[in-house]
Formats: sequence, structure tokens, C-alpha cells
Amino acid sequence: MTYYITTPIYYVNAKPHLGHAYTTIVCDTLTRFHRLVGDESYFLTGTDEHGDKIALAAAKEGVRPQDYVDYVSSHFKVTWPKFGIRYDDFIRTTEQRHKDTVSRFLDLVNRKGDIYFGEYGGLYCVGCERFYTERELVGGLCPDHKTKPAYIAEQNYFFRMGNYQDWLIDLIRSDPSFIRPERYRNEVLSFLSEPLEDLCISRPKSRLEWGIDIPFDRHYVTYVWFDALINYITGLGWPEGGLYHRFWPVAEHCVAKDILKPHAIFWPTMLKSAGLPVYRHLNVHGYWQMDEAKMSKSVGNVVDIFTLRDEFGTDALRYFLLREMTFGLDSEFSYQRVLERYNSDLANDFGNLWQRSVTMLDKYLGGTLPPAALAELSQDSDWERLLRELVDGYSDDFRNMRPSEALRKAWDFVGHLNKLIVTEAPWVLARSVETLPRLERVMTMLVKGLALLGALVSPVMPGKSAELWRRLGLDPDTMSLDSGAISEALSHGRRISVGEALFARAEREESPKKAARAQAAAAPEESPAPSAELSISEFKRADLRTALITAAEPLPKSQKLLKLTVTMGGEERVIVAGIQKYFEASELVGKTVVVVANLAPVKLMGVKSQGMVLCASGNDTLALLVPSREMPPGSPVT
Ligand code: ME8
Repeated sequence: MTYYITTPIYYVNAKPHLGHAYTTIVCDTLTRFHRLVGDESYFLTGTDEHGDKIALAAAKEGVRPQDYVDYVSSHFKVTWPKFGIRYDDFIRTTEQRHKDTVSRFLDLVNRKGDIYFGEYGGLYCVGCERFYTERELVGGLCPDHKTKPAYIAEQNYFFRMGNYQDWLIDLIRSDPSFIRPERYRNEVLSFLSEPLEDLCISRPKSRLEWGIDIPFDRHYVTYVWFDALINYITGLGWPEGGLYHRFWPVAEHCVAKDILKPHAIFWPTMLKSAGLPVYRHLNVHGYWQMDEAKMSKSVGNVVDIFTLRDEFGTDALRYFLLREMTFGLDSEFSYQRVLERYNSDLANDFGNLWQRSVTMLDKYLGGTLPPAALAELSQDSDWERLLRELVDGYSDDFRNMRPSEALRKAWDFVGHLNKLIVTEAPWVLARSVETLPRLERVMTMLVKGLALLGALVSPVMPGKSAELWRRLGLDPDTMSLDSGAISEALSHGRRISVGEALFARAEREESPKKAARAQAAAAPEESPAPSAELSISEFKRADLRTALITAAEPLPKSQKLLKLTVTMGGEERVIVAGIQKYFEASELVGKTVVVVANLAPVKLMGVKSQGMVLCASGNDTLALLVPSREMPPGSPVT
């Protein structure tokens, strides 16, 4: 199978920000996913360098337009690889190959009789580079730039777009996924329920010189949108060349909703007029917002992607963007959300799964999987079905542009494996030769599960996944989602290396107010009222275990908090508990209690607390929950 995906070509009047990075990372991820499943794939991005907006930006800088676009375009070009993005081609609309393609395309449309010369007066927004109808304006202003469009009347060339209205409506109706998600398909159909006007496709050179000449009238340049959309076939070498024939039929465009209309209406009708097939899908996402406004250079609320990358790393940033935004909907950006997702999903859920699994493998089985256990696991039909369903569901999500769903499914599997550790308690299985086969089976499930997870996250986090595979003794170049292939690779019995934390926890200085809130949340008397019902699966998310208190001391300057050191089956942790009022520190040492082991860590008065001790609370009294008979620390509470 073949796969072709494109980003919008970005205007060079601003440097790349988080919004541009999102679309480009989505396209890179999709390309990597398709390569992983064996599709021949091609990924095109680039820059849009003509038009009023760019000419004005260059004039403002006091430089020639060509020098200006060379400079900003190169900035885009070198930025993307720093975010793990590997495009196959980077197209610039000022390149000769593109000018030739636009000329050829215009000739075809002209020969078809779809271009005429006429006069038009209308309201023009320079920011959008397009005319607006009255009904599209909001309070007389451009809905995107909030500026008043200027009235411009001039003689120009027009494309008979209106002729293709019925054809376009039929096309969109007959192919429900042509524009997706559905909300944007409906938006376009609703727009098309009104008569479609022809499109002005030129600008007189007397007003704007910075553009591609109209081949049949040298006094005019091509309207920037007509020029820009054609990049998607220039990049494939249309009309000659194998790339065009191989990839154009499967073209996937990925854009945000700001440029829905040019992609959903101008572009298909242009292609139809020129006698070319249309693209396969238009994939439309929402906006990254800050304080509920679209993040954009003109509003000045853009997030610096380099700062985020330096703090969290490329892979974690990519994970955040793809997991956090539901493709198609707007998403509010906050630094706090990045921090929370990083710590909970990556450092805690995924990172701890890795660390606990390979540490135990090292400790109990000498760091290698017994090949017999691997072979036996492959015969376990329930386990194999679980893996197959996971891979199928995840692949289906990527194929249908639901990257956040694909990741959610991978994280459900992370949860499943974490739960396996808790329910199987390998540290207990390791105590007797009788339970050795079960221990080997559980460790094999964990390691194979981790190898599969590495492959599942590889399109999003290529760096971390390759590292994970290397630590498992596997060659990242042979990464695969196929269970048989993973077992075969693991069966060579290489020693697995534990290494440092995959995702070190990100700490941030907490504001006193926030620390106070966290402290209040930890105090038993202020715990929220229990909610009405809890499903078994929700309850099972809680990792409850027995823990032996080995040390206890009051936290300096705190009236409420005790710092407890506990051990849980070879693992030592600190838990800060709001129980000082009810217990002497010394009476707690040596007690075996029940703790919630997978609670997101919090910092309380400068001490990181990793868990919660369970107590029964009564009228101004508190009792520790203790096992009714002696149980080893780390035993699961089920
Ligand atoms: O429109 N949230 O270029 P452009 C999400 N040159 N995505 C965002 C975003 C945000 N806040 N801000 C920008 C143009 N984007 C034309 C395209 S294509 C033939 C010509 C992303 O530099 C998103 O992909 O204004 C959006 O569609 C694109 O940047 C607009 O980039």
C-alpha cells in the first residue's frame, strides 16, 4: 500500500509556533505509523512565500522579498528535524519547479474555458489573502484577524468555480470521509447550500508584483491561494514522474479549520477543472488556544516550542500534543497540563512499568527471558487475542486520524501491565520453585508487552521507543507490531539492560497556594464525599498494597504531616500522611499498613509523597487499616 500526507505550506511571515508544530508532528507521526506497517510513504511540507502578506512583511523588515523568504523559510526547514520530524521533501513556492507547475496548471484550466477576465469589487482581508462576503464577516470584521477588510475593486482573472458546485456537493455526499471529522464535512455542505461564487485568481502587477506570472497575461500575478494549493502536486513532480502516479491517488491533506474553505472548495474544483483526480481525504483539526483565543502570531499568544522541548524533550512534547488534542476539536494549552501529562502518563504509568518490570527481570531471572516461556506464551490464545485487538484498534485509530485515541488504547495496555504486576506479585512468586513457571510467564508477558508498547509508541516517540528496544536487546530497525516477530526477536536471549529512568519526573517549584491545596487534599478530614457508584474496572485502577513502615518522623513546621518511610516488597518509598494529630511517630514504625501505591506523587512542604496510607476515620479519631494476619510487605490488596 502507499501513503502520502501533506501539511499546509506555512506562510513565512512568522516563525513556527506550537500550532504549526502540531500539524507537522501529526503528519510525521502518521508517516512513521504507515512505514511501521509496511506502507510505502511520502511526507511533504514546505513554505508559502508569495502574496501581499509576505510582500508587506519584507517591506517592514526593509529587505527584498526574496531575501526575506529565503531567511524565514530556512528557519522552518531546520526547525522541523529538531522535533523529530523527517519530511521527504520541503517545497517552497518560489522555486522554479513550482512556478512551472502553476503555469502548466493555469494553462490547462484556461484551455478548459474555466477562466475569464472581469471586474470585481469586494472586501479584502490581507491577513487571509482573500475576499470576504458580507455574511462571512463578524460585526463587519474578519472572523480570524478581527480587522476591517478593505474594499478593493479591480479587473482580474476569474476561475469558474461556481460551475463545479453541484459536482462538489455530490462528491462530498457520496464519500462520507472525504472531509473528516464529520463536523467539517457538514460545515462545508452548509456553505455549499448557498450559491458558490467564482474565484478571483489574479492580482494586477500594478498593485502586487510578488507572485507567479499568469502565463497568458504578464501584467498579472497568480492569486496566492491558487498558487499555494498546487504545491501538493508540484512536490510529486506532476505531471511526469513516478511519485505523482504512485502517491497522488492516496493523498491525505492535514490542515486546521482556518483553511478549510480553500482546501475543501477551491482545491477540488481546481483539480476537477484541470482534469486531475481529487485527493483522498481532507483531515481537519481544531485550534490550540491560549486563554480561549486561537494561538497566533497576530494575537501574540504563541507558545515557544523550543522552551518546551528543552524542558520536556522532543518525544514527550510530541506525546503531549498528540494525546492532549482530540483531532478535530480545539484544545486549551497550559504549561500545567504538559507537566501533569508528563508526570502521570510518561514518568509514572509508562516509566514505572518499565523500571519495575526490568528491575524484577534482572533480580529474579538474571535479566534474560527463558525461551521456553516465550514459546509457551505464544500458545496462550487469550493473551494473543488481547495483543491483536490492541494493535487492530490502535491501527484503525491512526488510519482514521484519531491519534489521541490510538495513544489512549496504548495507555490502557500500560494500565493492564501495571495491574498484572500488582495481581501477580512477582516478588512473591520468586520465593518458591513451585511458582517459578508462573514467574517466568508473568515476566515474559511484561517484557513482550513492553516491546510491543515500544513499537506502538514509536510513531509518536521515535527516540524513546528506539532506546527501549535497544535496552531490551532488540534492533530498533526491525521494530514491528507483529506479535510473532517480537517473540522471535526476543527469543535470541540477549540480556536486558535496566538503565536510567526512561522519563525522569519533572519537578517544578510549586506555588505556596498550590502546595497548600495539595496538602489539604491529603488530609483525611477534608477528603471529598464518596461518589455514588464505582465500577469494578475503576476500582481496579487503584493499586492497593501492604507496606511496612520502617521509619516515621514529623515534618518540620507542620502540625499535621508525618513523613513515613515504607517498604513494599523490595521497593522503598516516602509517604507524607496528614495523621500527626492521631499518632506518635514512634508507634507507627514496624506496623504493616495498606497503601494506595499508584497515586500520582505530590510534593508536600518540599517532600515528595508517593502514595497514601489508608485509615478508617471516626469522630475525631483515626485507625490504621492493618492486615488481620501477617502478610509480606508489597502483597496486593484485592
Ligand atoms: O494558512 N492551532 O499558512 P499559515 C492549530 N499558507 N494549528 C495551527 C494554529 C493553531 N493555533 N496556528 C497555525 C496558511 N496552525 C497558508 C496555507 S496551504 C496550501 C497554504 C497550523 O502559516 C495549522 O495547520 O497561516 C493551520 O492550518 C496552519 O498552521 C496555517 O498556517
